[in-house]
Amino acid sequence: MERTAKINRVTKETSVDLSLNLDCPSKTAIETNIPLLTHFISALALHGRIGMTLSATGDVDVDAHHLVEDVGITLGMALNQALGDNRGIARFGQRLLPMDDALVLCALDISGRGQCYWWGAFPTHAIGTIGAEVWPEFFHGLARSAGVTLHMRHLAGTNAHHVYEASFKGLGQALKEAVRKTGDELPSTKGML
Ligand SMILES: [Mn+2]
Repeated sequence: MERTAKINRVTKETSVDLSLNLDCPSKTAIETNIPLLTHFISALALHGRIGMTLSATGDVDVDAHHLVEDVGITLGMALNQALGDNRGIARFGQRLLPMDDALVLCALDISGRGQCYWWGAFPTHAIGTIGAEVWPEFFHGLARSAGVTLHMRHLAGTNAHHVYEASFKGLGQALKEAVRKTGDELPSTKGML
C-alpha cells in the first residue's frame, strides 16, 4: 500500500494544497507564487524521491515569510499523515550535502518530538528580494508539524542560493533515508513514536 496524504490548509494569509506520495516519486508538480520557493521545494521533492503535488499562494506582497513557513507546516502535516503510526520505517536519516562552495549537514529523527535546531553561520543576506530569515522558518514549521527532530548545520559556504538550496536537498535526502521501509516493527523501545 502506498503511503499518501492530502492536506488543504487555508488561512487569511496563505492557501496551500498539497498531495504527498512517499512511494511514487514520479508524480511531482510544484507551483507557488514565490519562484525561489518553487525551485527549492522542487529540489527537495526530487532529491527526496517524494511524489508531491503542491499548489500554494500567499500574501507575498506583504512578505515571503507567511508562505514559506506555511508550506513548511503543511509539508510536515502531510509527512505525519502519510507515515501513520511509523511502523517499519528506518526512522533516522542524515545527509552531508555539498553544492559548490556550500556544505550543509542535515540529520533527522522521526521521533514524534518536533523541533528544529539551526546551527552555524548560515548566510544572512537576501537572495534577490527574499530575505534569508524566511528559510529557517520553513524548517522549523516542518519539524514541528511532522514531529521530527531536525538538525541543520552550516559547515561552509557564503553563496546564499547555494547554502539554502543545499539545505533543501539535504533535507530531501535525509527524509528519503528516514522514511524508507525496513520491516514491520515500530522502531522504538517505547513501543510508540
Ligand atoms: Mn538553484
